[in-house]
Formats: sequence, C-alpha cells, structure tokens
Amino acid sequence: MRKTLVVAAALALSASAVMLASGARQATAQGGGTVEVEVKYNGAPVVEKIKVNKDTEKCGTETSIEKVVVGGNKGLANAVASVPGAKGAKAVKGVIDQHGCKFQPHVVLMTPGELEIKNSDDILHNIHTYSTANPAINKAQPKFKKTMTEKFDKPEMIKVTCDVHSWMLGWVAVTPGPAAVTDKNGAAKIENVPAGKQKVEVWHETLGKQEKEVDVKAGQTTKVSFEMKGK
Ligand SMILES: [Cu+2]
Repeated sequence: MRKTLVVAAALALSASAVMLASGARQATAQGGGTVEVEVKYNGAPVVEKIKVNKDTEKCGTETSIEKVVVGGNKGLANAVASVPGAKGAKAVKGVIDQHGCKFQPHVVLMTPGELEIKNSDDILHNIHTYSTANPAINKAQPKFKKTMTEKFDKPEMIKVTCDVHSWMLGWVAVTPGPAAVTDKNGAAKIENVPAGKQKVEVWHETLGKQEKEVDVKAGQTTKVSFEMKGK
C-alpha cells in the first residue's frame, strides 16, 4: 500500500517536472524580446531626379533614384537592422514588386529561401542581381509573366537593377536572423529576438555597416541607436 503511494507520488512529481520543462522551453521559443533600433544620419540626402523617356505611360516622365533617404529628425530610411547571430528566426519569404518602374519596397527582407518577384506594370522588365554568395540572376520578365520565383539560400545584401530601365534600383536583404528595415523616421522594430547578449547590425546601401551589442530581455523592449557616417 505504502509502496503504491510512493510510486504514485514519484509519478506525479516527474509529470510536473516534465510540464515545467516544456513550459520553460515554450517561453524561450516565443518569449524573446523586442529591439527598437533608431538610425540617424547627419549628412545630406542623396536623391537623384531623372527624366524618363521610355515607357512613360507606366513609368511617368520623371522619377528618382533614392540612394540616401533622410527623414524627420535626421532619421535614415531604408537601413536594415538585424540580429545575424540569433537562432530560430521565423522564416520570411521575400516579395518585391516592379511597380511604376521602381522596385517596391526599395529594400526587401527575407530569410534564406524564396523571393517572389512581381511585375505589376504590364511592360517588360528585367531582373539583374549583383550577388557573390548566391547565383547571379539576369532574366527578362515580360509583361505576361506576373510573378517569378528565385532562390537565395545564402545570407547576403543583393543589389537588384533592371536593364530595361536604367534608374531602377532595389536591394534584397537575405538575413539569417530576425530583421527589420528602418522607416522614414529611421526607426525599425526587430521582434522575437532571443533573450541574452545579442549583436545588432545596421547596414545601409551606401553608408556601410555598424554593429552594437545589446542585452535582450524576454518580453521587454531594448532600445539602441546608431549614427551612420558619410563616406
Ligand atoms: Cu524595368
């Protein structure tokens, strides 16, 4: 009788231990922290205005190449903030659209895997990537080909142009960890960052790269600021 009780108690104990352990595991998987990144740039914006004389019914007669976009309060737009060393990032499929003869968004984020390339312009475009870690692509995308899919398996910042419209410029940021792109005020929010010391990296297409270490706490927001320097 006593023996049965002991066994039952031991069983109950081990069951609760298992429950505790799985609860803890769940907390680590979902209970990362948030990193709010602010990126400033003290220099002048670089936005080239271009006259267009091709496919003007879709592209307009004037466009711009946005190399350095600086918004309110010196915030730097289109910078990629990421935590490259963080394990277990949620898979993000990249989607880029050629719309109004521009790549939209200017910087698209994805984890290694597939990029969906859309053509919503009803004219011929061309996808030309400049990559080294991934195979380079140079493919026409005729107007009837509304979507194409390409694979980028290696982390890399990939420049994308269109050989039909010389001004078209975009970037595909293939990042292994969680990431976000700064908005017009230079702000980006990286979610689901595992707790602990993490390296936050900021990259901008013309201003280069910087990194800082932050201490991420589960369920909390950590703030970090960067100031990019002109070249
Ligand atoms: Cu084009």
